[in-house]
Amino acid sequence: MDLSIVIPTYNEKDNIKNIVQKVLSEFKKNKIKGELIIVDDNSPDGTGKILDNLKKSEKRLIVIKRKAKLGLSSAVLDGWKVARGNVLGVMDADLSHPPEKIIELYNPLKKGDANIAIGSRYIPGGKIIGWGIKRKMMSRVATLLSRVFTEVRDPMSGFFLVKKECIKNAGLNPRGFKILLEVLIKCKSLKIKEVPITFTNRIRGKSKAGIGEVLSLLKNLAGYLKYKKTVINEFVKFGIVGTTGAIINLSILYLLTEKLGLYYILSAIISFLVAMSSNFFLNKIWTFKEKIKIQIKKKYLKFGVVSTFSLLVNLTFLYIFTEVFGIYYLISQAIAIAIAWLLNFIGNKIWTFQNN
Ligand SMILES: Nc1nc2c(ncn2[C@@H]2O[C@H](COP(=O)(O)OP(=O)(O)O)[C@@H](O)[C@H]2O)c(=O)[nH]1
Ligand SMILES: [Mg+2]
Repeated sequence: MDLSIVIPTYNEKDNIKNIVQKVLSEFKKNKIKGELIIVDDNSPDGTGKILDNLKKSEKRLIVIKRKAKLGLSSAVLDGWKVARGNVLGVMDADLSHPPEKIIELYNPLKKGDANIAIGSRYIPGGKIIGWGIKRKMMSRVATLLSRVFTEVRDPMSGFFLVKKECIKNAGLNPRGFKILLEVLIKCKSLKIKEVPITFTNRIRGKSKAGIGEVLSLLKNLAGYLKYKKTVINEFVKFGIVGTTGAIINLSILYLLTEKLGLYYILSAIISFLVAMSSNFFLNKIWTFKEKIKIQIKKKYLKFGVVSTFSLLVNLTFLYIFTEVFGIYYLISQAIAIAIAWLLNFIGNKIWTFQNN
C-alpha cells in the first residue's frame, strides 16, 4: 500500500458518497495503490449507514466508527493508526478540497523532493471560493498567529500528505482541529512542499468549526511555545532591543531639545527615527540573526511600517481605555503598550524577518 487518505466525518450524509467516489477514482486514474479511511463519529444524520452500503462495493474503503463526536484531530490520528500506506493524508468530506490535486501532492513525496505536501490556499495560484468576509478574516488571523511558529504559508490547511516515518514518535496531540500545525511543529526534518489549491466552501451540510475550535486553537498555540524555544528567545531579545530604543529615544530627545535648542516636536521626530533605526539593526542581526546586508532597504521599510502601525495601535487603545472605559491614563497606556508591543513583535517576525 502506498497512500492512505483519512477523511473524518461528522454529519456528512449529503457529501459522503460523492467524496468517496471521487477519491477512489483519483487512485484508479493515477494508478496509486491507495486506501481511503473514513472515521465517522456516530453521525446522527446516518452517514454511517451510507458508508456501510458503499463498503460493500468498494474494497479500498475502510470505515472506522467511533462512539461519539470525539474531535477532528483525534479522528485523523485514529485513522492513521490503522493506515497501511507509507504516505498518510487528510482531507475534508465536504468537497472543499479538490480530489484531483491528490496526485500533485503525492508526486513530490514519491519522487523524494519533499516528505510533506500541503494543499495551500495562501500561495500564488491558491484561492478560497464561497467564504464570507468574517470567515476569511478569522482564517487570516489564525494563519498569521500560527506563522509565528512556522514559515508555511497555509499551516491551517486541512488537506495534506505526509510520509508516515515523519509522524512516528512525534507525540501528536489528539485535542484540536488543526492537525497540520501539530505536525509542522512537532515533526523533525520536514521537507515541505506547498501546492496551490482552490478551496471551495461546502455547498451541503454545516461547518463544524465554531468558537470551541477557536479556543482550542489558542490554547494549543500557547502550548507550542514550549516546542519553539527560539520564539521565546526572540521575544525576549525583541523586548531588550525595544528598551534600548526607548532609552535612545529619550536621550536624543533631551540632547536635541536642551543642548541644541531644537523645537521639541522636531527633536521627537528625529529621536523616533534614530531609535527605530537602531532597533531595526539590532533586531536584524541579534534577535532574528540575519546577515546585515540581506534586503536591507525593503526590510527597513517593512520595519518602519510595522513600527508606525504599532504606534497607531498603541494610541488607539490608549484612547479607548481612557475615554471609553474611564481607566486612569497611565494604566491604559501600560496595557496599550503591551498589546502594541505584542503586535509589533508578531508583525516583524512573520513579515519583516520572514524569508520565504
Ligand atoms: N470524525 C469527526 N469528524 C469531524 C469532527 N469535526 C469535524 N469533522 C469533519 O472534519 C472535516 C472538517 O470539518 P468542517 O466542518 O468541514 O470544518 P471547516 O472546513 O473548517 O468548516 C469534515 O469532513 C467534518 O465532517 C469530529 O469531531 N469528528
Ligand atoms: Mg470543510
